Amino acid sequence: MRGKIALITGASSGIGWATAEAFAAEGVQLILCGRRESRLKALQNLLKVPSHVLVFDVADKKAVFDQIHSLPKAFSSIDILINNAGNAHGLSPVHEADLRDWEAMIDSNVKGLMYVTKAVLPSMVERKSGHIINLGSIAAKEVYPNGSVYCSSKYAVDAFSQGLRIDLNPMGIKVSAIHPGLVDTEFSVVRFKGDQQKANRVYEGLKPLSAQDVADVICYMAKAPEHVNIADLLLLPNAQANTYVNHRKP
Ligand code: 8X3
Repeated sequence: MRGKIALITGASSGIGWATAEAFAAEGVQLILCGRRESRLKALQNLLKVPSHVLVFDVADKKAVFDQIHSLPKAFSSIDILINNAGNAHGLSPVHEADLRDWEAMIDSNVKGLMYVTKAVLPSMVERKSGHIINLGSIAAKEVYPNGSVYCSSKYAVDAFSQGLRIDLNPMGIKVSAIHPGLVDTEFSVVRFKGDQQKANRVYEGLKPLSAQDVADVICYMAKAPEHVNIADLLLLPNAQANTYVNHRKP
């Protein structure tokens, strides 16, 4: 992977940050994207590979295209796209949920991921080469109570990944999706709007995946030989059987 260029969305924390670190260890040059410039700059300062910071919200269509089109020549031929940005907002039944939460999830998890893909794709298509790795979720495979719109957004990521894989097949561009289960990141704190106690309860009594665990697997997917595509991967902590069955120690 040495010398390749990867663009990572949501690089300012969690899985995105850890993936940047894992790729940098492999000599991959990085385009670090996110909303929090100071965190992206802090990450840039840690990494010992050439990197470029782009500050934008994936939900802002104009910003996505403007920023990606503004890349300097040295970073414009993206080999690997990690569509990681996304979040859960709220955990409520449909009849009680806040429409603003739904819109935030659809705007970033679905539309944002599609905008970034559309902005990056022309140069991959021109070169007939590239690898897109989308962050789905176990929520792309199973729907759980109070998660109807978050799950819908991740089912959309799954469908979009399958569709992309079909459309890009003649060009030899790889499309993969990874679907993590319980990962200990800012995810639950954001879902519960800053309620750390509620967030902690999600991971109580079990060892969840860490962001690094997920990043290691993303790295493995990106390193697979050219003819091998790990197309669809469900990644769970050992304590999690599925969305409903978790082995928690008292
Ligand atoms: C995150 C996993 O189970 O909290 O996408 O929805 S879950």
